[in-house]
Formats: sequence, structure tokens, C-alpha cells
Amino acid sequence: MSKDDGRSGGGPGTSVITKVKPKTKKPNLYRVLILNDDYTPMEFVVHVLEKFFQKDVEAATKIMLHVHHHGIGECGVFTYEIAETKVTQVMDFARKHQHPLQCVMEKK
Ligand code: TYC
Repeated sequence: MSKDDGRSGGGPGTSVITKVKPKTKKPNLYRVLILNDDYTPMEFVVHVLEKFFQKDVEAATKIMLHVHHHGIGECGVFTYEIAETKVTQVMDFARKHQHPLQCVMEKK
């Protein structure tokens, strides 16, 4: 990278200062959201939030009620692959229990 010793081509008393660029990059983040519907039981949604999003019963209930009243709500924020996995897990679990609960992801 900086092989300049300050004595090569810039004439006397000159030097090149190279700036080292930090190579860490922020990952793209995705919100995982659940949608309200008229049929999925409230307790099932709370269970989903505990099981797949590590929420305690109070936090899960708060999110569930937010979705019930506002139509949509955030379960968590993850990198792409983790978010995709959460969506698949929730959709599979809801289908297995024959509930119409919908779970989606969106780029932050
Ligand atoms: N609206 C549902 C009911 O009254 C409860 C519910 C909440 C369903 C959140 C889905 O994402 C949801 N049983």
C-alpha cells in the first residue's frame, strides 16, 4: 500500500500520506413484521413471538396487541438470511396449526 518513503518523486521535503480505509461494512438489515387477521388466536401470536423471537410474555403480548390494533408490527430486525429464516419458520408453524397468520420482511 504505502511504499512511498517521502523521498522519491515529489521533490525535496514532500511526501504522500495514504489513508487506510476501515474495511468493516454495515450489513443490510431487514424488519420482520407480522400482519393482523381476524382468525389467528391472540395466544397463538404471543406463542410465536416467544418461540421464534425470544420475547418474554409481556413484550410478546404488547407486540401482538399493537398488531391487533394497527394491522402490522415489528417482531425484530435481522440480517437477510436470519430474517428469511424467521419468516419461513413462522409461516410453516402457522400453516401447521391451520392459522392464516402472515409474516413478511422488509428492508430497513
Ligand atoms: N386479530 C386477532 C384476533 O382478534 C389476533 C391477532 C393479532 C392475529 C396479531 C394476528 O398478527 C396477529 N384473534
